[in-house]
Amino acid sequence: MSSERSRAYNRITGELFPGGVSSPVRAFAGVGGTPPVIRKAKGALLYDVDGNDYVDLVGSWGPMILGHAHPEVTRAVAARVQRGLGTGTPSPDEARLGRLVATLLPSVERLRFVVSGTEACMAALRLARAATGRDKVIKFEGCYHGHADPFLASAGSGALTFGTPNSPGVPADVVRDTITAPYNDLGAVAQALEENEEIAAIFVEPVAGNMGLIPPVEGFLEGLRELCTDYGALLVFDEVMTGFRVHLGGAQALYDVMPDLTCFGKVIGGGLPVGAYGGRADLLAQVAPEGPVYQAGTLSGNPVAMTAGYRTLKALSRPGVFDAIVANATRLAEGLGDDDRVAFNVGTMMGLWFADSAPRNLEEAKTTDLERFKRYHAAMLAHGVHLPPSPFEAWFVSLAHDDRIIERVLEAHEASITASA
Ligand code: KE4
Repeated sequence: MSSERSRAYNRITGELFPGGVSSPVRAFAGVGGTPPVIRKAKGALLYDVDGNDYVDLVGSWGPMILGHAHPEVTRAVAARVQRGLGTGTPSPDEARLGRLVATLLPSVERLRFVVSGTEACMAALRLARAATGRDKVIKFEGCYHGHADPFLASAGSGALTFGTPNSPGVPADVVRDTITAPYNDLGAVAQALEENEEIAAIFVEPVAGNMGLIPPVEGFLEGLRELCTDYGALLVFDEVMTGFRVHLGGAQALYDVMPDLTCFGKVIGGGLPVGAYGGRADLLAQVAPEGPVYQAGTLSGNPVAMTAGYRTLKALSRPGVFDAIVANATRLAEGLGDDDRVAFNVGTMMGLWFADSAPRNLEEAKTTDLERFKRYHAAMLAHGVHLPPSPFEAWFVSLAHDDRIIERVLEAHEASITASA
């Protein structure tokens, strides 16, 4: 498998961009090797500049749930572009996508579009602080809510992979109001609420995907709901990753727990830059220009991005489509597990741990065989399978991961298990 041209591009980007990438998680520093430079993607496959192709289980970190370049999405985007790329005005496109999101998630009575998950979480925190008149926030170790300062305390994803879960450059005063607790530990949350008067909100990934895939234990989300209600804090589900992935209605539908606010990203934009935050009407009424909480964005609600998100969710909502993707993920997970490793899926998201049992929090995730994962990742890439370059990420399955593709992954897996032993 030649990688000459990829290496040539990596030399250019290595000089231009920190780590040679536009986002840290894309660098292979966590697993070693050279990230293939991808020139084209179609269905479940990526094609690099050296002519190699790979089965993709990153899916642009979640958005490509229908598979890459799905014709229903690309045709609609191509047509919309002919009517202009953006106007900074209200548009029928944002109305259409907004109405569809509110239909799929009943807790989202009203919402505001932004252009990334980071922006959605940042805005939701500002709104929660304004609505409660409190400053503190509880987040969970290993969870990632984007790179806004208040959340860079024990952050997951790339911050965890590259060992900077508490980033320099974030003033101590800012993270002083951020309290962290172990994921799945209701006792620690109850104690934090006991010890702190001023908690505005609890932010949680309802299924954690940024320290590897870690589902909530029985009663965890229900317990958070109860604690927030009793204490008067807002429960914020960060569904940037889980939204439309673990269930068409998000984790809140899967576990039947209603948050006060929800953050979105990834799938909601179908691969183009879209984020959103939404929830109770009384809370959203406090957002400018209706209310005093300021938040704005030049490209928020961009009609081309709205079109990609709308067409993606419309196709996903068609009877049988979402279930078919869950079936693909289930079939894949069943083929990967064995005595020394645990593989499972939550809806269309998948996780693989080199451990006897699945971790329930960050501490346990760190005790899994991380070195084995690095060797396995390199072997899978050499066998034409593109996995997230970190054990602290989730895998993303799409409609395009059919039996033939899954067979190809399982063959690569068998060879990689041997090669990485
Ligand atoms: P973005 O700003 O990257 O759109 O969203 C931030 C974010 C917020 N909340 C959750 C639960 C998320 O998973 C993310 C982003 N996830 C990472 C992958 N683990 C995005 C990939 C990247 O950082 O390049």
